[in-house]
Amino acid sequence: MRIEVPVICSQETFQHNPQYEIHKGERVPHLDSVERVLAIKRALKESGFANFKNIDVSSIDGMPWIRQVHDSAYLRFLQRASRRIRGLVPDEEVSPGEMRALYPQVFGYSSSCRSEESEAEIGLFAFDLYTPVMRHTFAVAVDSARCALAGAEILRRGEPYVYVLTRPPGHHAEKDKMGGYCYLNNDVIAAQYLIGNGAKRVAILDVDLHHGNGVQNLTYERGDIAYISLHGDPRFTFPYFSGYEDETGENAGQGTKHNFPLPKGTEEELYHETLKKALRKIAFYDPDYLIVAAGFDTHKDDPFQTFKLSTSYYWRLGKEIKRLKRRTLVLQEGGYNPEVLGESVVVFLRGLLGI
Ligand code: SP5
Ligand code: ZN
Repeated sequence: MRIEVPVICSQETFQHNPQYEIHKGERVPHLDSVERVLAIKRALKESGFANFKNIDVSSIDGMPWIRQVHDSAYLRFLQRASRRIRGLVPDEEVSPGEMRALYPQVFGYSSSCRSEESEAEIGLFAFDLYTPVMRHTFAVAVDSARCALAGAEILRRGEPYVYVLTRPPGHHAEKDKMGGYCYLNNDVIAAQYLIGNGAKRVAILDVDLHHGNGVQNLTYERGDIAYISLHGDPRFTFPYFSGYEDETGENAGQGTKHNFPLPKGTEEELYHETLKKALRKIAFYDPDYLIVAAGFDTHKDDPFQTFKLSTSYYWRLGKEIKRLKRRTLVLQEGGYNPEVLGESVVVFLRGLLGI
């Protein structure tokens, strides 16, 4: 069967290949692997997603939208740090195993940094040790955001559903900080684009295992972007500092943010009941567009081992979202077991399309 939903991804993502992250003081393999992308692409192709396109998004001028969301000093830092790392070793002499990567070591304890060393400055612009800056980080993060913009534009022109393989992901990225494998907030950038082109209200539904602190903080005082998230309770799940039930927005944003923290070991029935409550909030908000921050790290076989959803559950998830009857932009977030990730994405999209 041919499935005609537009699917967008970019070859540039393969240039982003972080080797390790620092977890509990140890160097461990980085979870955001390129195998994730290969697994998703393979599953989509095998399942007949005919509109699968590696589109060249390099001609999209994403920077005006990115600048509306992120701090200019942060963007300058990302660009400069990526360029400097590239300068350390010629491209051809860097093998994947010895990829040069910059991690924070001193977290900014003052509001500005007078040292121009990248090793110092990154302390102002990172909130964890999971999110290295490498030679191609800035370029690839911009490309991922451009893919999200391309998806938003296709939606705006009337397509009901678009899937975008955004990588690096976006929902943890703050106005001026990278973290949680995210550098630029693809979700808010896409929402900003839709609003800049006439939408009155955009809702972002986040079903990644982790709370999207970046989306929430970037939109906390805005009423034109709602944020509704189901996630592992931040009392024991990354990113720890946000995602609690009493965070509901401020000023114009008051009442447009809804957090549904769930316990460790959450199974399908509890998840689904909670999902229905979350979707009622969205229906009430009545958005012009829906953006789904689609993470699959809620899978029972994901390395995070927090929720217990099976691959087939993602069909129900998609089907329930479909009932909202909104034009929907699906942006890829987490999901770290390549063995189950591809099929999970396909099953979710089938549910969303009702096939
Ligand atoms: C987009 C997204 O899903 N970001 C998640 C970032 C969470 N990183 C924090 C924890 C990393 C722990 N890594 C090793 C242990 C896995 N069992
Ligand atoms: Zn996640």
